[in-house]
Amino acid sequence: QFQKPEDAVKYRKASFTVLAAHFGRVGAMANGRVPFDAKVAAESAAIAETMSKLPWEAFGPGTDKGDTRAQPAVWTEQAKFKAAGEKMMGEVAKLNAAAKTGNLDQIKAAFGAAGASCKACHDDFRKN
Ligand code: ASC
Repeated sequence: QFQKPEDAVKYRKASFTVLAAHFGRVGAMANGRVPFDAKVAAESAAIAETMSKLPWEAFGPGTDKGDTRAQPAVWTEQAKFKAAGEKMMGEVAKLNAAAKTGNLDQIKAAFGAAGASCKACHDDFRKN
């Protein structure tokens, strides 16, 4: 567990940062900004799935202060927050499954759905 609340905040931000980096690499291919490389996409999607599971334990009591954009709703609407996190994890898992097939059309579809699940949670639970 975390020694201090700041450690939890750092941990969750770090996991979201690594998630975004690898989700973004897949997205660049899904959007045609970089050439599709099935192996790179699959590696990044697998890392994204692993990262997607990590931040949640770091939203414990007392971690609502300091250098965080988390909104109070994270703690006042815990069931809704948990559901939003689970939705995101599910969509990122589907993206990883799609990436394993190496089929770009499947990756594109799964990427869109996963991005929407990121955004939905940000809209409700993250400042700006
Ligand atoms: C990303 C990223 C997010 C989501 C979100 C989707 O690539 O870093 O937070 O997609 O922008 O709307």
